[in-house]
This record gives sequence, structure tokens and C-alpha cells, in this order.
Amino acid sequence: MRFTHAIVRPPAPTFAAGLTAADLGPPNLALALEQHRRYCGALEQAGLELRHLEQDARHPDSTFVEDTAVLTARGAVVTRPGAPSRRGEVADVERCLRECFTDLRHVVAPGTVDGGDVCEADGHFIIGVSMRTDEHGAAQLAGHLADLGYGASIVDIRANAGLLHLKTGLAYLGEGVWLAGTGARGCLESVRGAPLGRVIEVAPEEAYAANAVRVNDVVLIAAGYPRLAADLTRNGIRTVALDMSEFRRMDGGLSCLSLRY
Ligand code: CIR
Repeated sequence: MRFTHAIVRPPAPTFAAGLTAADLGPPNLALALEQHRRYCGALEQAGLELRHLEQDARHPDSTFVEDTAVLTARGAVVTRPGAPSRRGEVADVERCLRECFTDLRHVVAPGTVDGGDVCEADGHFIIGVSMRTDEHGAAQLAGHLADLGYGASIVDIRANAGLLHLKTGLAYLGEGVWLAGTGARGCLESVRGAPLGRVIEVAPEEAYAANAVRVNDVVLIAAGYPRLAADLTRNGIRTVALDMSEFRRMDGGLSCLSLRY
């Protein structure tokens, strides 16, 4: 699907206080802001008009806007993030979504969903039950998507300790092509209804790079993962590499920094 817009939010002054298990040391805020600016530039270059939310110091993880909603061409679903410290992030995002989506739905308690657990492939949505997304939330989201006319498959990724979210290890690049880390590849086998052409495997030492994102004619990838970059080029896929070092320290990847629609 072609995107025309994206919602983004720069990292907050409190960014270093966010949730992380990465053990890579605290992020440098100035560098994170610079990397975020470049990320925004790449989205604009890919043809998107950006809606910038203001920094939110009350929510250190608020730059990871992807987790707060699931956007489709027919409507939007505001999530209820699995981490209690992140629940308040949805208010500003919802306000922004109200201006562009007439059909706006919600995941409600006790369900939880993080948008990072939702991978769309040509109108079919794979929803990962994870540390953050639970069965109630996944079922609610699948119901909303069915109402909007979309199919969904629910997969359980909890046995995969390396996956915070489904999209930590899986990306759909369009035209039946997937990117999958070793832990996430198996998810695709149980999925019915999603286009399954080629799977490009991400080497274990480049696992972080599996969180890539297709934006119109290009695929944004994290800089510093030469094997994956070469594999994509060999497959005729145009890539744009972006430095993500400071977001990686906070367990965040490329897809989490925007909500595309
Ligand atoms: C968190 O743990 O919630 C944030 N520090 C990182 C969220 C990354 N989001 C994503 O992968 N969709």
C-alpha cells in the first residue's frame, strides 16, 4: 500500500528513563534527536507528509509512536499498550488520529496490544501475542480488523526470548517478500491468508536489522548491517540506511518511530 502521511514524535528529554533490556548503556539525547531528524527526512523523501507530535517528557518511550495505534486504509485502532508506563501515550496520538480517521476504535481493558506486534501484509494482519500484547487484546484487535473487512492471524511469540515485539524479528516488504530473523521465521508457517512468496533471512548477528520498514518505493534499514543490505540489493530492493544506535539502546527499531497511513 502507498502511504501519504506519517505521525512522528521526537524523543523526550526523559528518553533515557524509558524501558529497555538492551544493556547498551544510556542513549545520547542530542544524537537521538539528530537520528530522529534524519529518519523524518527519509520519510519525507519517500513521499510522506509528516504530522509532528510534541515531545512528551511524562512518557520516556513516547517517541515509539507505532505501539499506540494500528492504522489501516479503512480505519484506525487505538491500542492499550502492554507496559503500564506507556498507556498515557495514546491520548495525544488519538487526538491526532481523530483529525484524519472517521472510523476510530479502541482496544480496551483487560486487553493489551502494542502496535509493534502487528505486521500487515497486503490487507492481512499478523498479530503477535508477546510480552506486551495479550490474548484479549489480540482477539479484540482481530475483531476490529474483521469489522473493517481485513483478515488477521494470531501467533504466539512468547517462547522467543529475543523478540520484544513481532516486528522485532519480522517485516513485510511487499510483493510477497518477507524479512525474518531466525526466531520469527516460524511464525509465517502457521499463517494463512498472508501472501507468502520469498523469505529473506536475517543472520543472527544482524538480528536487529530485521526491523526494517517499507515506505512506498524504498525499504528503510538500520545502518551497519552489511549482509542484509547486500541481500536486499541483490533482490532488487532499494534501501535507505539510517543510523539507529540511540534508539537501539532503548529497544526501539525503525518501524516503531512512525505511524504510517
Ligand atoms: C519499550 O520497551 O516499550 C520501548 N523502550 C521500545 C519500544 C519499541 N517499539 C517497537 O518495537 N514497536
